[in-house]
Amino acid sequence: MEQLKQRIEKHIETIATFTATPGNGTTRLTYSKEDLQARHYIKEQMKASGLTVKEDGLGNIFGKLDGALADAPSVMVGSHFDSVPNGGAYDGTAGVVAALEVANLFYLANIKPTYPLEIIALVEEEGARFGGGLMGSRGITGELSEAEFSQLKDKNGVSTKEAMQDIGLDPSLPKARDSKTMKAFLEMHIEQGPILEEKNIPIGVVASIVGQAEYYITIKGQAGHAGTTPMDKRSDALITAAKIISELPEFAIAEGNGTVVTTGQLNVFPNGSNVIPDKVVFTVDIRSGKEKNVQHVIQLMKQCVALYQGNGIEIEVEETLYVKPKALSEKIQQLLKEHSSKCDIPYCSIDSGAGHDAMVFTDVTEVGMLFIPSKAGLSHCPEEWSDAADIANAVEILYQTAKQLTEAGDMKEKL
Ligand code: HGY
Ligand code: MN
Ligand code: MN
Repeated sequence: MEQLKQRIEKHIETIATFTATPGNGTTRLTYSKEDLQARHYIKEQMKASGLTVKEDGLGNIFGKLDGALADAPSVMVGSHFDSVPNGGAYDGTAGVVAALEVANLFYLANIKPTYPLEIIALVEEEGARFGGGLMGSRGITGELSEAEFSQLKDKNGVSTKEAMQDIGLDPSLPKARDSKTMKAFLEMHIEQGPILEEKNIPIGVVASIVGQAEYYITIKGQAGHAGTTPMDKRSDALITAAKIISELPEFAIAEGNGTVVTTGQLNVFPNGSNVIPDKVVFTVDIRSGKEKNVQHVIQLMKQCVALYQGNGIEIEVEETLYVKPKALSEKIQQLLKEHSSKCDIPYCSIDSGAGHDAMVFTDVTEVGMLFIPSKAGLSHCPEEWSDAADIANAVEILYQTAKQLTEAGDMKEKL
């Protein structure tokens, strides 16, 4: 276990150096130089564990250990390797590292599985460059169409395809894959909240993941001179945005049931200190464990926006992501619990307030997810930290579960 812990620490420390903001957290945007550095490292680790490595038309990385059964569906283990701006070194990365180490345990034990094992490193889960999020997994399941993918651009107007080609990736490669090629998807992730640490429990077996809706709201007004434009002659895009943004939290509080609303991005144009803003674009992130709560807050947001239309103000609302709340596979949850017990690792059941690629894969295959504790519950910030010993625990459980799922025997017997 100590050697595994040291390997994990080395992976995390190395991948953490692939950041555009050294000394100020992890910023690893999809198809960036930092993505390319992480990509090389991940592929090298996959090859060192005897995996056959390929990338798809989105830049997702797959490391495959063939199974004895030809054309059998794969047991997939993985997470994402992009980050939020100035994020932490563990969000997504810890899950990719855990998956790499599961493959290494298969390699060291010289396991010849019946069903293939696939280690997956996914792109653009955060949506920090191209908006929305869960891009890599939605591309694999076909939820994100080729046309939608091609239309995505970053804030500088660079398209996904151009950005891929800039780092030597081939967007013409296949993206969506047949669900028949997937037997199960397992993901380990940091909890990004305080529960496991407060309970002093090292493993959370995830039962459900909240529903999530993401919007870009664009407010157009009239630019003007800050000094010569009377207050009653303004169509100020920023003031309108500020009024709408200030009303949103109340909708979530009134909704209850753990419903949350966040505006994380706000861009002001032309962004001059003596210019009345004529355009503002901001994001709205709405989540809740029940779809009716998400839907109701969306309705209230749209009603609020409608009140501010007119008097020189035009408002556009663009939905960039909508994922229903998801329950994870009961059968895989049971397997994860059994193997946690056999490994003598305490666990509890837990619901996820964060979104994850796992929620996308529930549409096409059996999905299981493990959480490990986050120090002080912090995430999406440079202070994010988890213990490599906890990651090692999760590796042991994932390894045993993946071994069982890749063994001979009908799917039904195993799940
Ligand atoms: O926003 C989320 O929940 C995830 O980190 N993408
Ligand atoms: Mn995240
Ligand atoms: Mn994540």
